[in-house]
Amino acid sequence: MANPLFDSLFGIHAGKTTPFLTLPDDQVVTHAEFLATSAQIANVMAQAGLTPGDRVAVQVEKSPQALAIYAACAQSGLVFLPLNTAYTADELRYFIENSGAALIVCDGRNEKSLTAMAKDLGARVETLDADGGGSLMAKAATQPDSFATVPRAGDDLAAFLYTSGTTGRSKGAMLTQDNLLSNARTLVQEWRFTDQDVLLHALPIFHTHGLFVATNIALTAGCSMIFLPKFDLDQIIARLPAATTMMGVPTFYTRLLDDTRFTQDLVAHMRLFVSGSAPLLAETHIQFETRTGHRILERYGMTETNMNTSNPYDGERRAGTVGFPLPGVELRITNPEDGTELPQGDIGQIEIRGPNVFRGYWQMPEKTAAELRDNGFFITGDLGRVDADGYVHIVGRNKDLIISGGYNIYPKEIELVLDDQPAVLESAVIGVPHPDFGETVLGVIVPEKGASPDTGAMMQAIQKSLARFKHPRELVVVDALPRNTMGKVQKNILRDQYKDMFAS
Ligand code: MLC
Ligand code: AMP
Repeated sequence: MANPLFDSLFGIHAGKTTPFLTLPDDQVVTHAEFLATSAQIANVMAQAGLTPGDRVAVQVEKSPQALAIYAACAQSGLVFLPLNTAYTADELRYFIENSGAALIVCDGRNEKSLTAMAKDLGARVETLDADGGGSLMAKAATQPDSFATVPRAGDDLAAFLYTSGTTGRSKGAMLTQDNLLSNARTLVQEWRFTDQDVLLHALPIFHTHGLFVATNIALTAGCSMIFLPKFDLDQIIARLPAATTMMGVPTFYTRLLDDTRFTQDLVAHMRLFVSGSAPLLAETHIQFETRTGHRILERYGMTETNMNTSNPYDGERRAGTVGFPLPGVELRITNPEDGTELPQGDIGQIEIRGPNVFRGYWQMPEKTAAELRDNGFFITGDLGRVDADGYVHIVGRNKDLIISGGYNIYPKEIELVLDDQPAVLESAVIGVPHPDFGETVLGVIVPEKGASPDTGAMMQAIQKSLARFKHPRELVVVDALPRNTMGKVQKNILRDQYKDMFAS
């Protein structure tokens, strides 16, 4: 095929007048309409002089047009680089500079602040507002609704997704067409998606889960999506009767269970609920089954690898496990000290190899070499074991990472900001249990001798630099941090000390 990603996900739907997206106001976007819009956007990008391999950074609200930029990039051979709408201007600057994006598509609200930065960095700017307004669609409206697909190979880059790192510097994970396609095809089969499905889509489309897992599956299977801008409990409850499947992070399921309108009758017709991106408590799994009669299917993935394991569609979906390696994906458990493979049942670091594993981090050969072995195994940083029946259990993380409501937060990034504040000697940022987000962020501050830091001013400094979801829910001031004999901060002691801070 000339362009495997575009042809397999989008091109196959050419001319189809079947529904692709149903919007909150009940408006329906057909496959043909969606493709016409994406072709118009592709024409705008070609006219702007973008050429295959160029990066297109996109920070916009979820909308059909936002998704059409992904299709337009695939058709034009451009690298799609979606960005969390919560990122601040400081955070954006890094992504744009590091990726060398040729075009930035942003919300009209941010145009002013981004234009100066873009000029500085040699990028163009177009706007796309939540309602589809803005310069991008105004230009697109004047363009032809067809576009000659640019030939690409399966190992050409399709997307960059930035993922934070333990050093505080984000890394651009380079995903190829084959990475995305192989995973989508496997998941369609494993989870039995067909063109008769209706997927309730309330996840953001700037991360793997909402973009590649949900959308690529729907496109591969040819099914339609109820496309909600975000998770809104009332909307979900209103729309569930029209859906056959839903995907979400654990917070989706705990919020639904907290609502008395969420009953067995409401979801009796549903075929499948999928959870991932963060651990689903066994307790939630059991509560869900008791309430609805459905067992949530939990799977495990990462930005760098797409999906790695899944509980079975048929067969036992085991609470507290992430199931079996997907067909074509190899999983091994190794000793974190020397990388040797451990005997079955032992706890060690989870490594993954397969067609789903990314190409490496953009312009970071040392970081790539540290995490992606020469033999193709990727070191996930997750700790796990495989039980006697082959189910994979994730038991912890070998990386200093907090997952809040499905968003990854690297403590180092927040510690760097806190350490920079007046009167702060040092800080430690930890994740503690939270009834809604699973984990939430707590900042522990040690003041300089005799000083009393102004925690209010610190929160303001954080606000400017970091996205809202990374902000500590609380800052506590202590005399000293617990350290081991090597002088390393013992975050496990802090986590234990503050574990009940946000208990419900
Ligand atoms: C929003 N806020 C969060 C937050 N989401 N804070 C911490 N963690 C989060 N995840 C902020 C809001 O800005 C708001 O700030 C306050 O917290 C309360 O917001 P809310 O209205 O309760 O949140 P809501 O907008 O409903 O969002 C919660 C959520 C959302 C869980 C629905 O975060 C979400 O959709 N998460 C999904 C993330 C995801 O797609 N992850 C996949 C990554 S891919 P204020 O100022 O009002 O107090 C991946 C690989 C894989 O991990 O395996 O899938
Ligand atoms: P990200 O880098 O945002 O793609 O997040 C990937 C990380 O999310 C993984 O390395 C895991 O730590 C975590 N994760 C994803 N799915 C699950 C799951 N089902 N259970 C536990 N952790 C998960």
